[in-house]
Amino acid sequence: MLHTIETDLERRSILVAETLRETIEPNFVNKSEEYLQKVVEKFADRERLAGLAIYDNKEIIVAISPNLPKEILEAENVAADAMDQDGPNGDFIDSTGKRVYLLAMPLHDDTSVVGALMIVQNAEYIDQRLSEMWVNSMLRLFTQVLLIIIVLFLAVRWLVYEPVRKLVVSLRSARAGNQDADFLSDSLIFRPLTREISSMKRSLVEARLAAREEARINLEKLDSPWTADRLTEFVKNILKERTIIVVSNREPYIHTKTGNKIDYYLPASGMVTAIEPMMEACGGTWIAYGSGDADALTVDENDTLQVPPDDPKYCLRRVWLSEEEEKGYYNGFSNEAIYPLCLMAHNRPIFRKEDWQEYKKVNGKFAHAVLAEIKDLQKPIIFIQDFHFSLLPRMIKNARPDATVGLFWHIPWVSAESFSICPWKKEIVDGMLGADLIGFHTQLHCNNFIETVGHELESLIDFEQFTIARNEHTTLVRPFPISIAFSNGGERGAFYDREREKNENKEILKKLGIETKHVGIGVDRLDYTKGILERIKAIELFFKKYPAFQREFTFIQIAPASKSGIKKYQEFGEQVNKEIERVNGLFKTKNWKPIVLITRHHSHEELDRYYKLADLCLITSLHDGMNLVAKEFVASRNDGKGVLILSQFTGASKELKDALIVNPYSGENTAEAIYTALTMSPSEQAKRMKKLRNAVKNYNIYRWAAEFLKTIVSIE
Ligand code: ADQ
Repeated sequence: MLHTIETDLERRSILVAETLRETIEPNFVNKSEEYLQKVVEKFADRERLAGLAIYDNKEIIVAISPNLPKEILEAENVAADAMDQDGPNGDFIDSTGKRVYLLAMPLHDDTSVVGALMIVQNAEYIDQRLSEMWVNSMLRLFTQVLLIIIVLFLAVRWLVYEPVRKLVVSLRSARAGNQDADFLSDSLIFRPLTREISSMKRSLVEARLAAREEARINLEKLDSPWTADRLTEFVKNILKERTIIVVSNREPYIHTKTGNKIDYYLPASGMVTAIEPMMEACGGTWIAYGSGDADALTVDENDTLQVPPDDPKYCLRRVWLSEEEEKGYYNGFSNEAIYPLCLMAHNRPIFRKEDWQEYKKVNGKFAHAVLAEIKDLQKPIIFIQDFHFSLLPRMIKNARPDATVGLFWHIPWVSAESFSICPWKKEIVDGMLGADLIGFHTQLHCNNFIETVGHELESLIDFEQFTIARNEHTTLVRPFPISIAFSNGGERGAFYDREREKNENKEILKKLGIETKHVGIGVDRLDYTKGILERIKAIELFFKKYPAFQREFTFIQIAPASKSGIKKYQEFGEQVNKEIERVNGLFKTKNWKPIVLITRHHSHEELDRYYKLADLCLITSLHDGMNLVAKEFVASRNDGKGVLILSQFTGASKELKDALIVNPYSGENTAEAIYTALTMSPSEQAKRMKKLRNAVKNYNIYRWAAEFLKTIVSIE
């Protein structure tokens, strides 16, 4: 393009030069300089040239346009070259910052060259034209690229994204039990896949219908296998239109902020592990303290959000607490008074009046939230969790006698004598008796509670029915041993890949820098009731008594910080660290150490990987309502391997009788159990594991929820 414009300019210049030559060439040598100057000025003006000049045969300028700087022309050889070659000669130059085109044309007499004519044309417009053309081309290119992108985007959206989205929606709706909705795509590209998914969906819906039918038939048979679907169906049948409201201190989903990114996680809490799957199956609302630093950013104007965030099944309503409330109600009265009072771990409870005041205030705050939630509901079912809310049942029952109130106490209940040291024992027990049903994990905890009521309050106790009547209201007290969501037995599927599992195990140990033959696992909140110090001592005794296992056995302790706002818990964390360092110092070698401590939070899938790679799981709680880690370990061992060592002071030890049951206060006893586990024959391990798995499978969390709800509904 540049070439075309330049050639055009050259051609025009030659034309002009030839026209002028016709005027000045005849008799050139005899023409005066004045005459030539006049011709130059007149012609330059007429043709709108940048300038004109005439040279004699000695290359001296004899006439020049007034606006042309003579020195520039003199510095150029364009005219000289034209005369030498006896033909037109042109060149582009920069003159005083402007681009110009010079064309020299020789002048002749009859025989020879007698001078030259110089045409000067402005060439700046060429650059302008060029940059305009460049901008235009870029704009055109940009528009074309944009158009292509839009077309591609629309094509991907229509041809790929939309059909895939429809498939996902369709599958999700089928998974959620919606039989009618069918959003399957008719896209040609996805037709084979659509057909496959369609028939999968049909099978899913049919399976669900069959499960519902079975659930309906089995309504009365609580001991047949329980699944999330069966619980959903069961709840629909027995609750009809009634709604379940769960209340707990700890929320099931905690939102946190890192930079601008908001994430969430399930806290390390046995209560959450158990109640969350139940809520997913039953729906309803869960009211809890919003403790995450991004919690307030993720709720609507009613402080609610739908959870699980990726696949909503129920509503979470968050209650906010001030620092003072958290300090008095949670750190103080709940965790420094009631918790050590109910758990016999020989930690003295601290009863502060200010904490008690805050505890009462926060129970009132939650009562307010519950009452707001149920204001338009008929006969709602309020299911309160744990020791943080002992006063809440009475508060709700007083305000809404039509509500059915259940309370589940996740920690143990001690003897009447032990409980009697609490200055507010009567208020606590009376508050709890506002509930229609109170559940504990074991019969012993129920007995202890009833005995405490007998000591502290005037009431009518029926030891046959396990009911307590007081002020014309009756409370039923029953054991409901809590469990985990272990519905299909977690058996190995057809695609089980033993080699892959082995490699994953190796990879995990390599990442931790562990080289060992045998692995033990412990998973606990960093809590003094879990007997972690006693466990470390037992490991020390084991290595002393069985030195052949040094460099052959490593114990992995996973213990995320818990209740870290409380001094006792901070001190306990430090003690555990020190004790592990001490024992490691006694035995460790260059490539091996006896104990590895991991304090990071893990997802349940990650914990499952650890459970699967361990030869034994060590649970040495000094006192524990149930202990779900024991059940999680058993549920993960679909290979029939691994040995569970379980403290006799856990609720789980009453059900999981095929574990090696130990007294955690005796280091020797636990050390001996570690030895027995590591030397147990594979057939003995498989025999025990089978029975343990059956126990958990037959009484999973869905059955637990069904039994609790069935009992509560039958009360009226
Ligand atoms: P906890 O004492 O909190 O609860 P526990 O039964 O020991 O409960 O279960 C702890 C839960 O936290 C398990 O589900 C475990 O997987 C999880 N967890 C532990 N470490 C974790 C980590 N690093 N990352 C993520 N999760 C982790 C109370 C009572 C118990 C009772 C339960 C249920 O004290 O006796 O069993 O409630 O009622």
